[in-house]
Parts: sequence; C-alpha cells; structure tokens
Amino acid sequence: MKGKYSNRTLKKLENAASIVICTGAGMSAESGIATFRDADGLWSRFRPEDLASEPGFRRDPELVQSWYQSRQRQLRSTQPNAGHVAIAELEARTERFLLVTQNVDDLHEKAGSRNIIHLHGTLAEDRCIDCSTRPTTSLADCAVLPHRCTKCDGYIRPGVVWFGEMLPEAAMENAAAALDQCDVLLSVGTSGLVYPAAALPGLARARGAYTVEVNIEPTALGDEMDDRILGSAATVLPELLSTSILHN
Ligand code: BV8
Ligand code: ZN
Repeated sequence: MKGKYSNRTLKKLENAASIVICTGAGMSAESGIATFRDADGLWSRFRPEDLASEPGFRRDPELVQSWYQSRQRQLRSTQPNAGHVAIAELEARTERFLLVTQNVDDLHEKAGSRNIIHLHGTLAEDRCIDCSTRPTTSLADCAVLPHRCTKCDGYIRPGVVWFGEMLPEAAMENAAAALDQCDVLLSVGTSGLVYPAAALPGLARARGAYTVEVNIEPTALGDEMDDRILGSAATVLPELLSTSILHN
C-alpha cells in the first residue's frame, strides 16, 4: 500500500495540525445514494432547475415533495461507508479539523463526525415555504402528498439550499475561516460544478494549503490541486488516512 500514495501527500497528512475535508455526492455513492451527475445520477432523470429550485417547487410542489420524500425515506436504511468512518476517525485524532459537505444526507453524522458544515442544508429539517413553521410530520412520514402547513396551508419544503438560494448564514464564512489556516484540504467525491462550494479548494490553495482530490475520475477542480488520487472514497480514505500508513 505504501507505494500507492505519494510520499509528499502522506508526509503532509502526517504533519498536518489543521485539516479541512470537503465532500460531495461521491462520498455517499458506496452507501447506495445516487450522485447527481453520474450516469444513473439524480439529475439524469430530472433537470436540477425543475426539482432543486423554488420556481421548480412552486411549479409542481407534489413532484418535488415526492422526490425529497423518497430521499428522506432512503436515508432511514442507509449506513455510512468506510470512507465516512475514516473521516470521523481522522477528526478524532487531528488538532483542528473541519468537514465541509455539500451533501444533505446524515451519513457523516452517523459515522461519528462532529465538526460539520452542511453548505447546502440537510434533509432533516422540513419547513413551510411560506411561514417557515417546522411541521410535526416530516415529508418522509406524510402518507398523502402534497404536504401542507397546518398553520398557513403553505407547502412543506425540505431544509436544503436550492439553486438560486443563499447558503446558510455563517456556512461560507466559517468554512473560509477554517481554510485560512488549514495545512491540508482533501476534496472527496465532488464534480466541483456548483458554486460557491466549488471555490473552497482554490481558496485553500491560495492560502498555502496542500490540496488533494480523491475521486473515481479526474475533474477540473482536481487539475488545480497538488495531488489527485483516483479511486473511490470507501477504498482510498481508509487506506490514506489510516494511522499505520501515516505514522511509520
Ligand atoms: C448561490 C441541495 C448565491 C439540494 C444543491 C453560473 C456560473 C456559476 C454559478 C452559477 C451560475 N448560475 C447559477 C450559479 C449559482 C449556482 C450554481 O453553482 N449553479 C451551477 C449548476 C452552475 N449556485 C447556487 O445557486 C447556490 N447559491 O449561488 O447563492 C445566489 C443567490 C441568488 C442568485 C444567484 C446566486 C446554491 C447551490 C446549491 C444547490 N443545492 N443541493 C439537493 O441536494 O437536493 S446542489 C447539489 O449538487 C449538491 O448539494 C452538490 O452541491 C451538487 C452535486 O455536486 P456533487 O456533490 O459534486 O455531485 P456530482 O454528482 O456532481 O459529482 C459526484 C462526483 O463524485 C463526481 O465527480 C464522481 O466522479 C465522483 N464519484 C462518484 N462515485 C464516487 C466518486 N468519488 C469518489 N468515490 C466514489 N465512490
Ligand atoms: Zn406555513
């Protein structure tokens, strides 16, 4: 295994006092959650604007609610993979660590990660699109759609950030602050097409961080990084981040 990863990357990881890991949909692929842009991805069946945007939601609330309902229900029987676990274990032994995810699933939490920023919200916090009231029944538990607010009869939406919506208040600020002084940034399982999330690795590099991409295929984001590791999250991360490889 030793020869599999560049010594420079191993050294950087071994000596890093501060690490930021950015994850995308590829992180959850081996847990059975479809990515957005791979051949069988979520977007291959729908256009993002039609589902993951407020105009798309208002055009067809029931279609969008059913899409999120099925994604929420899927999470109930979905487990984190070895990549999620490796990230949580690394966090436990790193002085300063931040996980910045574009994913709206709860697999990093299920694997034990603590210091997480969900740049695009999560599937766990439905709310009324008009009065923001949190419903007592989630979309996943709603027997008959459309699911409406008991207070104002507005439609219930998922607590995710849609295209054209601002990210959560402090999300980018906190992520950028962590990048300011991180020694190593790992970008895992993202095509790097969605902004402002896709700008984070470049920010880190500009501030002196050593940046590494882990992906099953090369991406434009990875072209700008110090190292690129071709492989899957659930295979590479347990090896790359294992104490055996980093401390001998
Ligand atoms: C905003 C939540 C300010 C919902 C999501 C033109 C140019 C630049 C920007 C824009 C533009 N026009 C509009 C914009 C802004 C827009 C944007 O970036 N659009 C893109 C499409 C060009 N961004 C926004 O609107 C953001 N807000 O900018 O606010 C503003 C306000 C008002 C008006 C204007 C601007 C909000 C974006 C958030 C959208 N919400 N998700 C939900 O999940 O339902 S996006 C969603 O898609 C994800 O959260 C994630 O961000 C993105 C998916 O990307 P990835 O995670 O990278 O997944 P993908 O499938 O693409 O790639 C998977 C990768 O994994 C692949 O590389 C694959 O090879 C790899 N992989 C697969 N398996 C594995 C693997 N790797 C490792 N191991 C494996 N096993
Ligand atoms: Zn309401």
